[in-house]
Amino acid sequence: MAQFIDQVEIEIQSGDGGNGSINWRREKYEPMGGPAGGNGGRGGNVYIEATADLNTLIDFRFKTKFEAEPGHKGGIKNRHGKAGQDVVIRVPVGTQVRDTDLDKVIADLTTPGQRVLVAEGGMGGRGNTELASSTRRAPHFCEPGQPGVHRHLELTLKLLADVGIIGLPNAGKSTLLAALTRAKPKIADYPFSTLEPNLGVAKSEGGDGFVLADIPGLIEGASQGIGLGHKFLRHIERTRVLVHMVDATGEDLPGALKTIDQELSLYSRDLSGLPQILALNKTDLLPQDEQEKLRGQVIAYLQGKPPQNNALETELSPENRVFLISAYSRVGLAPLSARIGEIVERMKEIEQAEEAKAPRVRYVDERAYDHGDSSFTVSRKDGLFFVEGDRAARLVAVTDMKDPDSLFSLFQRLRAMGVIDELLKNGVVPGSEVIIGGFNFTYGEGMG
Ligand SMILES: Nc1nc2c(ncn2[C@@H]2O[C@H](COP(=O)(O)OP(=O)(O)OP(=O)(O)O)[C@@H](O)[C@H]2O)c(=O)[nH]1
Ligand SMILES: [Mg+2]
Repeated sequence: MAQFIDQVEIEIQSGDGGNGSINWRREKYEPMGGPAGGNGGRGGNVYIEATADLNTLIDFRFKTKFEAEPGHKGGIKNRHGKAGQDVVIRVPVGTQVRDTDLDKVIADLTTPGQRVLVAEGGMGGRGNTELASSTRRAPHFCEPGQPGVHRHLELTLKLLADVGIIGLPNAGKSTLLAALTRAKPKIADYPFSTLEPNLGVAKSEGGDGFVLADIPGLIEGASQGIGLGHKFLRHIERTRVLVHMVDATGEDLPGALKTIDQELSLYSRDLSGLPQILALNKTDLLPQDEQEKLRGQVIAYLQGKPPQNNALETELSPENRVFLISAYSRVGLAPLSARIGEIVERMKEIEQAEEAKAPRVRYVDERAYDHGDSSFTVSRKDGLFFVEGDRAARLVAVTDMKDPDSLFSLFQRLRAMGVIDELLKNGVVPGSEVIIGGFNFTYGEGMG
């Protein structure tokens, strides 16, 4: 049996920027005719892109390292180095990307074609032509390329289903999926017959149909990792409706409902907040009056819970969301399916209205990190001045501190960014110690 791979770790590396070059114009009667060293090329970027062509993360079992090409070195006659080739990692729609070093989810790929920049290639270093100025016409230095970025990412695939079928083991969840869709899940009269989620598409009248996911049975402690179902709870976190299935022939119906409800709310607020429809299954084994009595018990249980969703108050009133069915004999399925379809449609409307109010940004080349961020802060502590900021730190990292020309160029760039002005505003005077990206500088010595 193919293993269901829904979480993998990968390593990515963007390309280093190419070094600038030091070169001189050579013309017939002018052996040293001024600088002609080109800039280095930018290193290749690493992107992650969602595609509808993939359904699993199985490819990542064989390949877990992705490296973009470095930028090429600057050339003679002011020729700039070529940029390094980008790498595009393709993943199924529904994949979430987490940076394991930062322990932070950096991207959530929910639409086909959506692409995020997960590691930016290093900038190419400038060649001596671009480093020349009116006061320094023939610089004998160039900049090295900025280093690329190395990251550890975890990819997690969340199934995108509209409806999650949940319940204790053996309740008949897979039987319901098989009855409403063309899926052929394993059905058996022992608990935990389902080992991984099954998906199926159900038709609905007047709607687009909906995707149902059947997950392994949940038991007490599932939210803590007990049993099998817990591993899959995250798959149903983003569904629109839950169908909570109970075996109506069980002894303690409200107790069974409560067990699952508790696990959901212990797992996450997103899960316990989803609209829930109750399906009392296996009614073929019960006399009519017994069925009605159980229905009454379940409605009473629901009346004791806080109302679920204000916008769907009527649809989700206790009387309107309890269904007596037999998944096996296919009794009572049409009204259940119609109600599921109706709530899925209403949830989509609500989502669209919310999206219109506050559109989610979904541009194509999203940046997962703020690399080129040139913002910075200046602070003062114990007589020292601290400059903090991504770009400032990266500029310092590529400066050759022993080379006065290179240092001079650094300060020019810091000045252009507004760092020097900000330091002056904060009271920096000649002789003050300034710390940028881990380096100490003395203000006034070539700086400022
Ligand atoms: N009599 C009767 N039996 C049913 C009905 N629905 C399901 N069953 C039986 O109950 C048993 C369990 O059904 P499944 O659909 O595998 O249950 P499940 O909830 O998916 O179970 P797990 O995947 O193990 O959690 C099987 O023997 C089914 O044939 C029903 O409506 N009536
Ligand atoms: Mg099952």
